[in-house]
Amino acid sequence: MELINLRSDTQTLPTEEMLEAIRHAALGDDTYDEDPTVQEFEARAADVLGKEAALLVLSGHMGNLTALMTHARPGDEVLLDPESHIFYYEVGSLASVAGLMPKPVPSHHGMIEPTDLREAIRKRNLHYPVPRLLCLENTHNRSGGRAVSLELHRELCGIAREHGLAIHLDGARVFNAAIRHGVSAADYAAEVDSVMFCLSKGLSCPLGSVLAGSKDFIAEADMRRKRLGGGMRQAGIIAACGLVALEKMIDRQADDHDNARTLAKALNEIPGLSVDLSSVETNMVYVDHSASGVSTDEVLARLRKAGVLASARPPRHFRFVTHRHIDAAIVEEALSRVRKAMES
Ligand code: TLP
Repeated sequence: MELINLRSDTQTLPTEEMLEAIRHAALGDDTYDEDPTVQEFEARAADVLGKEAALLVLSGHMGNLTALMTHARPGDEVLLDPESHIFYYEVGSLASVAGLMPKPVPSHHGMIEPTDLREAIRKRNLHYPVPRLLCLENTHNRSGGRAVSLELHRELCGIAREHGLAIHLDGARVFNAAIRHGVSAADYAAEVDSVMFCLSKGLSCPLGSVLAGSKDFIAEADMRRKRLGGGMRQAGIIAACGLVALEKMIDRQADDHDNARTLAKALNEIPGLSVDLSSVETNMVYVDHSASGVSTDEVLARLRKAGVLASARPPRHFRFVTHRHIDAAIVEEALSRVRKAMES
């Protein structure tokens, strides 16, 4: 039995067209600025986001960390949601590598309240770290992939600007947010100084992410990326996939959202499981298994035995993420396997 892999959209494999593009890509040493495919890709990525320049990086984490280190200096304060990926998952690199001081601004279901942001920005005082940067995340992973509206995004950015803060958007899945709200990723990017998006998630590339911003910002970020060990050689093999992704993989993610919705509604009917349907806005489904009376690890083990892979969000949840390899028929098959697993 072939496993149905719903752990993450990071599990997607490159398309045939991507593999062909790798085969034919013109390559050079990117550390010498001599890889034409990287140059073409970075220009195209900047264009898609409406930014002056872009930089190919190895991962979303590297893109976020490079941005943090470019915007701020050790000891500076970064305002961010404690449920954000940068705070919650990135191995403490915010503090241990960038040397920055986090100022948590809790969100509610992924949405930071404008009044909470205002209150979190402290007046300059000799005793406080210097507030330098606001980090936003859209879509918001730990709230179930919710998509912050352009209106709220603009309001939060406006407050940050009033107080002289720079703004970085962790837009690992910014295209999902844009699809959800019927706007463009460039609309979100226009409000921020830097934005990171991932090629390696719903866009189906094997690896890579992009950091975009002004020309000066990206020139500075290039140096920080190198400092992190992210200077690359024939990186055109990644960029070649990225070019295919930008052309072919963005709009198709609307199907992932539809499949997530179908999955969520049916999961909500399975005894022992429940889904807050209002949280299912893009390609993620957070499933509350607490009524089943078993631990998250045990539920995951039963799902695996039945042929479905999920990721753990203990103590009450597991997460499914839809992506290119999950079509409507596979959703149905996954549901029948989950039903079987929960009966056992
Ligand atoms: N998210 C992964 C896990 O790390 C949780 C996933 O499966 O969802 N920002 C956001 C919002 C992310 O969700 C992720 C990865 C990253 C940054 C980091 O990207 P990578 O894994 O490329 O370093």
